[in-house]
Amino acid sequence: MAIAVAVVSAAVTMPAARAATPTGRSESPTQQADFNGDGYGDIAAGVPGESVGTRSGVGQVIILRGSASGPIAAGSRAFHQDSAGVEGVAEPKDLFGGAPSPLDADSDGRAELALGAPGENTSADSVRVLPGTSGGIRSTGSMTFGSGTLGTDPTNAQLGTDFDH
Ligand SMILES: [Ca+2]
Ligand SMILES: [Ca+2]
Ligand SMILES: [Ca+2]
Repeated sequence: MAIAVAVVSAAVTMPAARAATPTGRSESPTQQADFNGDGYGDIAAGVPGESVGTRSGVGQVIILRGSASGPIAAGSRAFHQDSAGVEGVAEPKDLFGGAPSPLDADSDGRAELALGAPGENTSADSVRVLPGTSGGIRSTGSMTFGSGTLGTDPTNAQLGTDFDH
């Protein structure tokens, strides 16, 4: 299964290389961010084909913390549509987390994470934003922007699937 990885570093901006997926969609570019504001870059790995329980293709995003010795698994967290605070329900073929895109939207030194679930609601989907906190990315307090809010045509829009920077 293709894994979309946004490698984030506090010091280095990687080229915005894009890789084609089996579905032809582009994956998230590699870029910098710090989700918990500790000065070390953190990693968001989208796993859109991941099963949750018996539901296949639900998808999730995994957050790895950066440290003085590099990325570490300790304290890693995974989020999907059944995570507390995330709008919607984890369903087969949601493909949640397909293009994790970090951005410090409120300039507090902790990056938020925008992502989509391109299979959600017959591929209409929405943009979801998970807040960055001193404890890293959290699902509580997440925001969702759909076609009704943004005034876009929902038909197969896959809103939140791709982000340009
Ligand atoms: Ca960090
Ligand atoms: Ca869903
Ligand atoms: Ca922020």
